[in-house]
Amino acid sequence: MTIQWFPGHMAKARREVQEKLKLVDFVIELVDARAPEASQNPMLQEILQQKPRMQVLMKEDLADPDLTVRWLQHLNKSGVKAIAVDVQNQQDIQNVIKTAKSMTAEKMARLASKGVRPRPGRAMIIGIPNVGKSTLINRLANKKIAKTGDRPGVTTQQQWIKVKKDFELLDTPGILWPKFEDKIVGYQLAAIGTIKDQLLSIEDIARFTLNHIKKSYPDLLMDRYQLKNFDANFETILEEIGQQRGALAPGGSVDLNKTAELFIRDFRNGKIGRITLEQPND
Ligand SMILES: Nc1nc2c(ncn2[C@@H]2O[C@H](COP(=O)(O)OP(=O)(O)OP(=O)(O)O)[C@@H](O)[C@H]2O)c(=O)[nH]1
Ligand SMILES: [Mg+2]
Repeated sequence: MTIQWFPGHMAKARREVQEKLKLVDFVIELVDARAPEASQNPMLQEILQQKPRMQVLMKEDLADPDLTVRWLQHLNKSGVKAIAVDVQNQQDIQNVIKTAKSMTAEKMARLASKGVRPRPGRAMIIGIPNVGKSTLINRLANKKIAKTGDRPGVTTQQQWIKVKKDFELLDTPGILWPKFEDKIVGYQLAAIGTIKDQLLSIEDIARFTLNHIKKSYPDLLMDRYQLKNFDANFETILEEIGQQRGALAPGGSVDLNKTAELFIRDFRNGKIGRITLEQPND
């Protein structure tokens, strides 16, 4: 399974990112803490060339805390400065600022030694759709930033957001589409809500997600749905959940499609618990 995004669209996004990249000292790449590797953009490394990158594992509040610790260790060991963030948590936001400031500390010290007056580092946020780019920008700006859509024919001025005195952030994020040949990665991205549900069947997404939770977080699944028959197959479990929640089709049988939607919604909203879909490969 290879999901084809519109090639023209992707090329344009990539060009835009490359243009903006010239303006910044470093990049803040957002990934999803529930699938930190799947939600990376594989093109980014190549696009970045030598630009320093810090990685933020967003939606930490929805991810398995133990696995988040392991992911951070794994990433930091491999040389990527990585932190985890729940956007509602003020301390996490402070940590973003502190880490961002450290990204240019060396460069500014070097400039200072040459007699150049240090300036705040400049950054842009990059990530796949729905990862939390706009939310984080608004939190860092401490206000809602007006959406500045690009109007053709008008040279738009780049807007910079001053984040305290510590660094400056481009007000528009760079969107990069995920690219994958791997089926599992496709399901992980669909489960966390990055890929439009129409690209994969909702029942298949639910099957993938439920099987993962059943294997790795059996207690969470039991606590949420009090299943009578935990060892049953996917269809039977989904049927039981549908029965319980009254997701019925006309005629009174369980509507499996509706149940699958409801189950995925539970997962995305953290109703089943804090769940991570992939482990670091150390
Ligand atoms: N639970 C949780 N939800 C978050 C967090 N950060 C963002 N979200 C939610 O994720 C959803 C997507 O956030 P956006 O900021 O719109 O994501 P985006 O990357 O700008 O998305 P696009 O503009 O579509 O590319 C929203 O419903 C946010 O409320 C977080 O740390 N925790
Ligand atoms: Mg956005």
